[in-house]
Amino acid sequence: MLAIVACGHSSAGPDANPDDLDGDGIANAADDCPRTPNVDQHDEDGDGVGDACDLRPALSGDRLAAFFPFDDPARDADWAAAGWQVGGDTATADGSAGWPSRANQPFYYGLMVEARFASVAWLGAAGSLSLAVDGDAVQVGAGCALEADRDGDGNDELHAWEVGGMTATMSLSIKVDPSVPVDMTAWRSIDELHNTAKLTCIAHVGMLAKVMSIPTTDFDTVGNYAVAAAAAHAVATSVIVYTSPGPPRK
Ligand SMILES: [Ca+2]
Ligand SMILES: [Ca+2]
Ligand SMILES: [Ca+2]
Ligand SMILES: [Ca+2]
Repeated sequence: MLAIVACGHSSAGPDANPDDLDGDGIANAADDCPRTPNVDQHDEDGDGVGDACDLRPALSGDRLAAFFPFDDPARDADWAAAGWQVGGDTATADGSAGWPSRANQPFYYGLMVEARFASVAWLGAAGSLSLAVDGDAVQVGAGCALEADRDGDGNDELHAWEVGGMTATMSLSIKVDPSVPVDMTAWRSIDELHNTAKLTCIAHVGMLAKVMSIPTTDFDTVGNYAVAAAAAHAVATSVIVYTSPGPPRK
């Protein structure tokens, strides 16, 4: 679990060189882990995803499904259309923004979406920052969200839910601070062999890490995803999406 979380962290600053976001000397387009420094590019199972970020490093079939370093506003027009301001190697929400992808991954049972933010600030009591998998997490699918203090204890929350299914909330034990970077991961996996499915939500706020999972009832593999903000100022520096034909084994 920790190894996978570490997958999203790089030693380079977000704007140091957007063409080589992790600063390992290998350009994003050629890098088998574009957000994880891995000079050796080793790929033990030969599936095109480097060991350093492979959900199942000894099992083939994993894919880097999408990667957005926000270095090309023309290519990221979908984000702009959904309310994100793309420019300066970032996608920024100021108030509300959403982005349901059109990129379905129908043959994959594992779907992991990770978004990294240089800054998150709530603009109101209903502030939230959400990742959705297998839909928009409003009509269908499941979601993970950072939410402004909902229970009035002074700390913000991590919230996991499946539309029509289970919901769970965990205190972050801190408040989001605009000067502190935030990483959010939503990771849906379906294990057909054992007839189980779950959603795992991971939040990193500075050095703090919180992880929670809920079982899901959905066994459909719609495979699209979304990144949405409400009543929030959020500056995204990258979004990365991995798919896997089965549950992670790491
Ligand atoms: Ca690189
Ligand atoms: Ca790399
Ligand atoms: Ca691999
Ligand atoms: Ca693999």
